[in-house]
Order: sequence, then C-alpha cells, then structure tokens
Amino acid sequence: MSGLNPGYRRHLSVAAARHCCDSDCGPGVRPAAQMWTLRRKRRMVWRNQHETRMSAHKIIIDTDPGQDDAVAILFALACPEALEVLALTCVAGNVQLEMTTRNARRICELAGRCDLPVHAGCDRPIGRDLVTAEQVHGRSGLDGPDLPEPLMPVQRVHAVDLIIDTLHRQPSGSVTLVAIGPLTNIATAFEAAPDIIERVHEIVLMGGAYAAHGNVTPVAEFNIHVDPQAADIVVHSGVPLVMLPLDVTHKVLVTRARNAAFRALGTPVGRAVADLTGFFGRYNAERHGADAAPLHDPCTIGWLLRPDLFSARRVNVAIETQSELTMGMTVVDWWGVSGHAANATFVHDVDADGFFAFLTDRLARL
Ligand SMILES: [Ca+2]
Repeated sequence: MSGLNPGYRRHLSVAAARHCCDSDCGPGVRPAAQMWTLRRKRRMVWRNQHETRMSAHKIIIDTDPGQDDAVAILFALACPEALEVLALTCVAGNVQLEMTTRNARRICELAGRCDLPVHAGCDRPIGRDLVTAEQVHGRSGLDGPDLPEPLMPVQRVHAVDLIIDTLHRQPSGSVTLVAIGPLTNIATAFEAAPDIIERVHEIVLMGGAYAAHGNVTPVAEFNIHVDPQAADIVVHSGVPLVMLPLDVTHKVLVTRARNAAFRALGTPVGRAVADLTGFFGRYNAERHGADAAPLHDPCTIGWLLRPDLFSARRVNVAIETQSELTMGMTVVDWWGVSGHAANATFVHDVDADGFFAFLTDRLARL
C-alpha cells in the first residue's frame, strides 16, 4: 500500500475519517427533489435498456476527455446491444482531473445518458508530476463544440474504488477495462487490490508506439509518457492486454470527407463530433502540416466491436521508466529477440474506410 498513488492514498484516509457511504451525492450536491428526478430517470433508462444489455459485453471506460475520448464514449454508448458501459472513470491526463470529469459528464448528457455513473479518480500520476496537453485539446480539454455545463453529478465513490468494487461484484472474467487515458487509476487499483487482476476479462488500451515513434517525445506516446510507472505495473500484471498504439491510430485519419460525413448526420451528436474532430484537425494542421488528424481513442471501441477491421501481433512490451531521455517508451519485441513471453496483442493496422463507415453508422443512432 505504501507505493499507492499519493492522491488516492489521501482519499483513503479522508474516506476512512468520515465513514464514506456509497450514495451519489458527491461534489455536485443536489437538492433532494432534483436527485429524486435523476434517480427516477436512471431507473427508467435502466428498464428501457435492460433487455438489450443482457448479452452485452460489460466495460468500464477509464478516460481523460479529450476530443477523441469523447468520440470513443459516444461510439460505445451507440452500441448498447454489444457493449454495456458500467461507468466512466476519469483520470488526469489531457487536462486536469476536474476538467476531465466535467467533460465526461458533458459527453454523457450529449448522448442522453445522464444515468451513466461518472467517477473522479487520480489527479496525478503515480511517481511523476502531471503533464497535460491543452495545446492539443484546448483549455477545456473539449474545445470545439459549444456544450453546456453538465447537470448530472459526479459519483462520490473514487474511481479506483469503483474499479475494485465492480471487479469484486461482477462475475470473474466478465468485465473489460477500456483505458483511453494514462493508466494511473487502473494501476492504482491493481496495487490496492491485487486479487482483482485475475478477475479482469482484458484491458483494451490506447497507448504506446513502435514504428510510428512518439507524439510527445521522439519515442513516447502521450498516455504512456504521462504515467510510465502505471503502464509498467499494467504490462507486468499478467492481465490479458490489447494495445492500440500510434502505429494503428495514425492510420485512422479524420479527413475532410470523413468529418463532413459526421456533420451530414444532421443530429446534435453528429455536429458535435464534427466540431470535436475539426478542432483536433486544426492542431495537426498547424503543428504537423497534415490535413487530417488521427482519431486515437475510438480505435479501442472499434476493436471491441469489429476486430475483423484490424490486424494485430502477439508481442512482448516493456515500458521505459528510468531514462529521462526515453521515459515512457514502449519497447516492443517485434521479432521475439528478447526471449520474453508475449504479454500483449499489439494492433498495428486497420481498414480505415471500414472503420469510419462503421463509426459514422453507429453515431447516427444517438
Ligand atoms: Ca484519452
């Protein structure tokens, strides 16, 4: 326990002091009548969707929204027959935790899912200062569309506790963790309750790079670079792992035609996704001179729903945690020269046209 994330350790001591309960009256405390309405709405949505969710794959999305996180969340929520999103657990990454938690709720409300539990998690990496990416995502982390302030509450339960409790409560092997931010929450949960590791069905994460090189340093991808210690804990945990690195996400490019297809849906969600991906595109145009931006995080949901669109290879992946020069580099043993057993399914190629056709079709449902 001594190696736990300092923010989560502080949460544990505060929670113990006040005998924290599990009610959802967290930071956004609401009047009783408003809470009753929210709870009633939640029950109604649950009843409406219960039938279709019976056979759906249970997932928790651990996220730091982020425009591409937002599209990933919408993508998942558009497919309730295949994916049952149990909760969104937020982590500091693209922007500070307060903003990622705010943005997650804005996206839920855009999708008409104010019933979905949103939990705030770790506000800093395990062993390093937080690095954010406002230069990519804007000051809010979700610049682009004009989305209102969220009304739905943040759940009182810490995201790490939610992950632990869910994995204890659900049948072993039935819950997949979709990680589209730094791995701080998940690694902290693994450190606090190692017995949950064997209960995870698998982790599907966006992160890392091999032949694509880095996007925040010459060799490191952002999610891994922000918390390399967390990534190291996860890749060495023995949990079944699927990685969607820059090698594949840099092939999933939002061209003008693909952006126009989102807008042509003619729905609030379609317009918002066009605005989100358009903002992302402007950064890439200014920084890299590219006319199309990669859509990183939705690749995880695409993999879960349509693995036939992707190509992958079983490899050993290790994380650089010592050298400042190469901190957060994913060292991928592509040719099996290390003698170490494979610990990850490394996704490296995609049918991008098929991916965008599928994504756009599903977003039309919201
Ligand atoms: Ca993200």
